[in-house]
Amino acid sequence: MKFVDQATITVRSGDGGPGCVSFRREKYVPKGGPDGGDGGRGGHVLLAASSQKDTLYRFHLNQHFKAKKGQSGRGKNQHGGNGADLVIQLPLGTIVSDAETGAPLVDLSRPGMEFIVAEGGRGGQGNARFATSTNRAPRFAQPGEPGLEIRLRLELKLLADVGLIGLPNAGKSTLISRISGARPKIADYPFTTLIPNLGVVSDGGERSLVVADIPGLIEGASQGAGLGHRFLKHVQRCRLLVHLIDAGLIEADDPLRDYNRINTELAAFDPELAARRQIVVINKMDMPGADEAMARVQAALPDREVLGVSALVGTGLSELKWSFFRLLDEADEQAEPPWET
Ligand SMILES: Nc1nc2c(ncn2[C@@H]2O[C@H](COP(=O)(O)OP(=O)(O)OP(=O)(O)O)[C@@H](O)[C@H]2O)c(=O)[nH]1
Ligand SMILES: [Mg+2]
Repeated sequence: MKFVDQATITVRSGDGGPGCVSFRREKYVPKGGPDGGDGGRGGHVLLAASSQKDTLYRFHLNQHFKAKKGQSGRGKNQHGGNGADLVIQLPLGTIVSDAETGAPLVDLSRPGMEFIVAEGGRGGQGNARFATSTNRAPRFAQPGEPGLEIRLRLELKLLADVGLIGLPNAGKSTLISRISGARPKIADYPFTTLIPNLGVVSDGGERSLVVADIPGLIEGASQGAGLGHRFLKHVQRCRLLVHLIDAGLIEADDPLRDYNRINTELAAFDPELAARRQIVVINKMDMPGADEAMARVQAALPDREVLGVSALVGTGLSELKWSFFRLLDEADEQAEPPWET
């Protein structure tokens, strides 16, 4: 299925059912009082966060969603049934806003989360409700309240703990395929990955974390050149960024050239992203000259953690996994509010 991360849809909650006009008819009671029941409520439209869904593709095909209307009230003071609610399953991480005003409505960031985005119209009151001392036989009832129609903008921003960033061909997909169950396409040409992939990395015990492999970034990505910009938003919610660099492309006289290019892209897209916790990982350490290249990067970045791995051969990968867990723990600790004194 195609990966689609934005869509606009129209939803409409159900109309309330009309109230009923009815009078009691009983044998030997010539003029029975009013007994028209209320109409039922229209169905709500609910949005639900589902971890089973990972694209908004189907919302490109189908853009209109309508909940059922409430049933009419009936005689003998019988209420009409409520209209069935409509539950729309959206991928976890979908942010929903009002398409007309841009007002944010909900961020479906927890699995199973549900949100009523359009309440069903109330049912109309039946004529039994309108009987008064001066009008004992009201011949009218309320119509149901109409349902609510709203245009919604859906934007999927993947929820991952760790985001892999780097130039095309750096080995991001190879890495995720080695440390998780994700199986993206891998090839020796740039821009092999066209859509983000998520992989679950386990510590072998009970803990796990989610890693996102996004298409490679190139210079100008944040301005819309190439593919990368469309996907930068998918690392916005990662707590840790892994900056992957191909050891073979580290230049002797300017070891940080590519590293700086990528960080400039991040900053242009979202300054907060550039300040996000980041580890530098030199990949392809199996290639000749890689040790020297890595030493140059480490020397140029004395304050940063620099790790060397070979995603292909598998060296350094368990250390890398451990640093993911350790750095996420540290990030969590720092996110705790300080104790009040
Ligand atoms: N020698 C060596 N080659 C590697 C290593 N990791 C990846 N490669 C090769 O590098 C090429 C690119 O790997 P990918 O994993 O597709 O790179 P990517 O970063 O996902 O690239 P895009 O999706 O195009 O952005 C492939 O030919 C891989 O086999 C490594 O550790 N050592
Ligand atoms: Mg790839």
